Amino acid sequence: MATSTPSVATAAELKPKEGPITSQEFEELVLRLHEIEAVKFGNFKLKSGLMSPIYIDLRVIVSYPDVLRRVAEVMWHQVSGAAFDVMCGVPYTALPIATCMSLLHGTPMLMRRKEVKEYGTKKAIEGAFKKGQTCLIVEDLVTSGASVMETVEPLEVEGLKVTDVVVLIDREQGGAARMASNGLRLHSAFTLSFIIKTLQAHGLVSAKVADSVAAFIAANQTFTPSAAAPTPSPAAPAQPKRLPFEERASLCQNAAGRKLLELMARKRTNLAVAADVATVEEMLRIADAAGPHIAVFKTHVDIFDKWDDGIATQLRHLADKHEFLIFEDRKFADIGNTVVSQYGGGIYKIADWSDITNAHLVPGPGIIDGLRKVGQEKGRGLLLLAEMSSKGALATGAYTEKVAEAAAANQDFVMGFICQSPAKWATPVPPGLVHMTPGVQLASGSDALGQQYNTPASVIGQGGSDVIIVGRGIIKAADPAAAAAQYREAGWAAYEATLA
Ligand code: S5P
Repeated sequence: MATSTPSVATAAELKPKEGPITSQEFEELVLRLHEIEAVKFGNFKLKSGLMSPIYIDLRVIVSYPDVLRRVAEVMWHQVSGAAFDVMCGVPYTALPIATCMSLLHGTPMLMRRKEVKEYGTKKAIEGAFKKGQTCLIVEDLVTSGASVMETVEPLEVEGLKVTDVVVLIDREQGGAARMASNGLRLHSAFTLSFIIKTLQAHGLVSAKVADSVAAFIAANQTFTPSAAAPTPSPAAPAQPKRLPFEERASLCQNAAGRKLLELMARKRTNLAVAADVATVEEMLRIADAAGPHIAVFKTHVDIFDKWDDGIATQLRHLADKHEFLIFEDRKFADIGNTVVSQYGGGIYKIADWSDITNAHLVPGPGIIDGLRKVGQEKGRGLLLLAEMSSKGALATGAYTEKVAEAAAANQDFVMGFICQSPAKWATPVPPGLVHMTPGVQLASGSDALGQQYNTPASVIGQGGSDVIIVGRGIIKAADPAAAAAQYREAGWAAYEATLA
């Protein structure tokens, strides 16, 4: 809690601070950040759904010029030994900080567009620079380092070199290790521990709160160096690239997810077939023919010529006969209250017969709560769409990261993802979550309507996914059963190759 109403102190004359920053000045800045409520304690629900005992919001510093100026000075001080020609703030909170550093010290600044214009110059980076120049990244707060990397990439594409990143606060949740794994040095003015210690010493934070923040940091690490290291040293023993499905089953909190992981290990298949056919008869024929080879049978129930409870029962019988899970690819995308009815009711009554369904996170975490309300007691599982296979898909970058966070925070009902390249995600997700990837054929390519295909080896190998979802590669084949056998073999071989 702030001890008094935050005051707007006047910024001193705009000139660089002389000499080093003293430890007293560091402490004073921490106290001032607390006073203006840029750092708050309590019980905060983060966007990911995680409950956090601390909330840091540095956007507020633009209202306190004295704080902005001091922040810019301590951050400049951190990189006094680094060499750089230009600076670039990570949008948006760090932009005023970078501007202030630039004004105080006369180093030119660049700006990265968050949204690249579809018209005009289409530049991702604004400002004057030359290829080969070195750019310092300026960020307010680092947690996983994902947003820093989103700014580094377009700079490097433009031919700039990035070697150093400066942040005001390092939350100590793996950002520094992630930076290092990308060859970047992270300089931080404060660690979260330093902030807590300082506030505790001034009686502004109790020992209990300090302990809960320390526990939160320890429990929410975002980076596992061994899993994310780009190339293991040749002398080191080969690290398993992924845990076997049977081991991951015991780490999975959702009943349907556990069932799928166990089933894949037992049946030795990581193939899902997408039965996008027009008639129920054909759908049931494919389920029976491909059944012995698949782990998952995926439907779009609203494209069949008819539907009733009897058809659902016939499909469930085939699922039991061949041991596969049914996945109705409904892609829910509405508010919690509406999806309750869409999932549990209507003419399709999806939750009654489908083990798995999926949803977009566009409406926010309420959609998970709505679907959980219907599906949890029936033992169902939910896949979140983190990435899509179609050209120009908007589910990328920060959106994908948010989906990964939401899944990690709702593992009782969320069993995994529909995704493309989880190996490239900034933050590794818990091993109990399953990755399923559509857009798979034996040769890479595309269709006329934006679908893009990768091979089983690239999806499971380089992409890091667990399950291949194959539609037309199987259902349009002259012999769908033989095609399913072929995809099964390719998918499983790729999986086994990632275990060694
Ligand atoms: O990003 C996606 C997500 C899904 S679920 N891209 C997709 O293609 N899908 C589904 O996977 C799509 O609706 C279709 O049912 C299947 C791919 O079919 P194919 O014929 O292109 O292999």
